[in-house]
Amino acid sequence: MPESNFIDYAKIYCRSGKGGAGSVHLHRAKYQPKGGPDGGDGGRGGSVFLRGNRNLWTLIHLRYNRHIIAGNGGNGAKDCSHGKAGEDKYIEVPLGTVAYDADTGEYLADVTEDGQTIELLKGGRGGLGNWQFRTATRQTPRFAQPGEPAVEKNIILELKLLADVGLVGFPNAGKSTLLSALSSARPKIANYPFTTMEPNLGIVEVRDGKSFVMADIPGIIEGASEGRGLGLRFLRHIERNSLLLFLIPIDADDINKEYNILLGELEKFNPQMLDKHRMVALTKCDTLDDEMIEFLRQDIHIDAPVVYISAVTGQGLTTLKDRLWEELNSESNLLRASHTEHLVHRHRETSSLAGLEESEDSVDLSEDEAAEDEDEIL
Ligand SMILES: Nc1nc2c(ncn2[C@@H]2O[C@H](COP(=O)(O)OP(=O)(O)OP(=O)(O)O)[C@@H](O)[C@H]2O)c(=O)[nH]1
Ligand SMILES: [Mg+2]
Repeated sequence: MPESNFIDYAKIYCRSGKGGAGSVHLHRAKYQPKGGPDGGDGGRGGSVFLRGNRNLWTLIHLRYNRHIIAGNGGNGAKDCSHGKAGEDKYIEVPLGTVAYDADTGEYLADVTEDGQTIELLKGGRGGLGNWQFRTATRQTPRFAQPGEPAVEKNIILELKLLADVGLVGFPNAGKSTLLSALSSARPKIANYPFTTMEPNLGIVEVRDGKSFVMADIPGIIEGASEGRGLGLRFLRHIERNSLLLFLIPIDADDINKEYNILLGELEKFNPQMLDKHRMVALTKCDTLDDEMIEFLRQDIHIDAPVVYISAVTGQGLTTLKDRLWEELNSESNLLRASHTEHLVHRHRETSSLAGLEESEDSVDLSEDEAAEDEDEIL
């Protein structure tokens, strides 16, 4: 399998700059042998920031630039001259990037807007020069403050795509076919499982210039939460979607069972996934005749709206788009979205879970998607 360019996970090492030391200096000049203290303050150390950039789509640029080190502050000097400030570092990230402390799993920040800047590590303050310590009774202080030390941190960055509707289904359910029928996205489609290896986004036009974003992610299978198939690694990309669309082929052996397996896997990933609005589209309706579908319909027990579609003939697609649009704009959905701002971030467990690690060159990386604690941050 060729290496993918879609990198949605990066572990980086960041260090802020230390503050410059204050200077100890006594002014000396011709005819002014006791000019008094004039040691200047040290400059502040550089800070490390995250900055949202809407032109980026993955974290691949961080794969080759894993050490982000801000500049140290300059030392103070004579004539009360202030040390220069250390260089700040800005880590450009795609919108939807979430930062965690890699050692403690603590949630740190979420970048959702272009240009949004978040300080990850603050540079050390510069020390005060002896000039600052002069008093009436202590006219020649022969000491100054050192600068504050640098701070370092390992940081995990995870990209969680910002889409409105997330597609959930077993491999081969027709997710990519639906996305390509509804949008101008052209994901690979084929009659074998796991055709889709990385998420695809498409913009679905509803009507009158209204549109929403749909995310197609790799198929989920029973046991995904234990790492089977592609595991649940990609589920984070539908964590933020306000609406989940489950796709189940109409010719599945047991539609109700498939639906429940999918629900179960989502729940194991993050129980809050079940609080999301969901709809079900039964796909490939062109493969059965109307009578058969009518017969099956009586046996379907699903606690969500069900739409019958075929991405091949176009059957039901307009209805589906309209229903999705309605659901996205329904009061309860909007209310909840504004409440939770897309997502409630959980702290991460730092223990390793097989199958969830970044594929290569990452022996030291561990991530646990199935973190159980649900500390709400927002
Ligand atoms: N007859 C018919 N076939 C369909 C329809 N939708 C998808 N298919 C076929 O089903 C197969 C799987 O479709 P994909 O869209 O690749 O399925 P997927 O859910 O994206 O699969 P993965 O990426 O493997 O998870 C392909 O051979 C499609 O041509 C449909 O509406 N009718
Ligand atoms: Mg696919």
